[in-house]
Amino acid sequence: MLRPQDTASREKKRLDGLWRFALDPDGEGRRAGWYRGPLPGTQLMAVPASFNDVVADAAVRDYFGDLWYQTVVRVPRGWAGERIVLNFESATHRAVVWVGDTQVAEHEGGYTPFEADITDLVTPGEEVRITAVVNNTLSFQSIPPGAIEETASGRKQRYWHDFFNYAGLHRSVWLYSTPRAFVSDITVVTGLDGTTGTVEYTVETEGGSAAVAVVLRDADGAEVAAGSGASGTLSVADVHRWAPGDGYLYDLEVRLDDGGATADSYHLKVGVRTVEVRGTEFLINGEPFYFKGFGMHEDHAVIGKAHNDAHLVNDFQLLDWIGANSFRTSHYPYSEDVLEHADRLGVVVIDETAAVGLNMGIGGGIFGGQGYTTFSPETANDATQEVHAQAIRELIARDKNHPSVVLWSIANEPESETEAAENYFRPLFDVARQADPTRPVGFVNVMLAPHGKCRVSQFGDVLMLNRYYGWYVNTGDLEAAEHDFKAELDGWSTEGKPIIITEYGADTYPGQHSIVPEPWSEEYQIAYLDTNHRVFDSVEAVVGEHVWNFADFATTSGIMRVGGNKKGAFTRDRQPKAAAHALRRRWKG
Ligand code: BDP
Repeated sequence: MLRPQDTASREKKRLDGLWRFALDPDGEGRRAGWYRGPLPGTQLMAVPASFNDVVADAAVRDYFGDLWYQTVVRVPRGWAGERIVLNFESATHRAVVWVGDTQVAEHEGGYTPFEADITDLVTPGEEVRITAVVNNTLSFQSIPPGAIEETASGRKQRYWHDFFNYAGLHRSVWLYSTPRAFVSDITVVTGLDGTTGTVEYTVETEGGSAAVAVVLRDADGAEVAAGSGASGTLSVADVHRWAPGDGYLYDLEVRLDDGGATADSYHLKVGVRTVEVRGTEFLINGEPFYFKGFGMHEDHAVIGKAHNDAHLVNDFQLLDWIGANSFRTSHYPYSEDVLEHADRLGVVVIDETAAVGLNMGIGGGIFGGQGYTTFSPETANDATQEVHAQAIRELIARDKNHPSVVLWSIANEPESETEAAENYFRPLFDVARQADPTRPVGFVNVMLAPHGKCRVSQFGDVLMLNRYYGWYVNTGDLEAAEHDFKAELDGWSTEGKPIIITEYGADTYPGQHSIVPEPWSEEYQIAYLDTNHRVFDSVEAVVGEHVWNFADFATTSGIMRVGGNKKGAFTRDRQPKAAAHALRRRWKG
């Protein structure tokens, strides 16, 4: 699926703003057909936004079930004769959509786009009612998983990931037009041969037999290569590579030519670069790359997980300020705007699915058994695995052309020490590799499955480890932490694969100070990071360090969380803790 675009042949109209909104705890709306008319009540909701913190009511914040969104929009009158599409960048965690009285789309998974051709249901120049019922309930058959439990105060949603279950319409909704014959997908794979770059392209089309022509232009708009046919390879002499810190992008225009007139035109940004794992090295353009940065979250006050351009630009400014060259989209696919910005700025991305919390041995860093077996016919089962496979396919389908993305992470901290885990994950690595044979694939290993015990790491090209020596274990004892962490990494090093430390961090209450390095103080966070860095610097196979987390973020309430998770280098409102300055000294040198 291609993002909506304005081109010589296409137009897009953003449907963001205030939508009608109604909670529907009893599921009455589907029975009564609420989409047939105005939603009941007068509540309005901002789109894009997580609904949870917008309304000043605990019952709304923690609500789970059906939530209805509705808007009335006028279809641009100039679109007569065009194909008209309704596109949702995401609906968390699933949705059904109607245009007028007709159901047009149904989608599972909260962080990838879906769309519907609604040409036959609308009339250019006239208004149309769009209704979506979004559902945010988590079950063992959703990614991420959850369960509903009966308590003395009623049914409660439980889940095992350590961030708040923000939901709703987090990203833009679009109407867009294309010609009847249109480009439906493009895949590019880039290569390097000395100073020459190659761009292998495949174009899919629908709605006609128009011929495909492609033109590649440099950042100044000068044509550097051209081709025709639905697939081919373009060569670029003296190529300007996309590289970390240098987000140079070419523009690939794909045109459908229909007897002289342009039937369709689509522009794809292309960064020419290679990615390769060789021994314990992670190579970008054939050169060893060391990941410096963070696991992040889409998380802000009031808007929750909504995409916002000002926050986007600001977060990347802070990444640059601190000297980060990369981040992981922990723990779900981020807005595609984030990836486009990373492409532009030359920031390297580890792209992750929403498979987080598939581990009943932990509760998102809050240790303690959860009273379930992770993999069983009643819990995470074959149906879950298929939903997970689909999440991997959709992530890769959306993000395959982003040069910033160098590695797929198919899950965060799942159970991985059991035979059931091995059986569950083996085919999922195949799914990822089939969808993208060009990038390495991995998953993020949890501390409970250390070297020698983990049965899933064997399938990954890279070892991604989350470790909390000096925090959840060896709490306050950094000397022991250093010793134990080094011993574990020496074990992993024997695997002959690159190791990225995808999480290490210490909760830190801003303004908490201590002469002696005491957990929760700003001084301890610095001492903790220094200790970890000494370990990384002594292990050759370590090719990256991603501090947990970029910024403090919202979680469910619990005795381990003080107004959320406080492991940020920045506070939730993006002020630096002392550790941010320390990281800047290390990363900027
Ligand atoms: C890890 C999780 C992450 C948590 C973190 C923590 O991957 O989502 O937020 O620990 O406990 O288990 O801070």
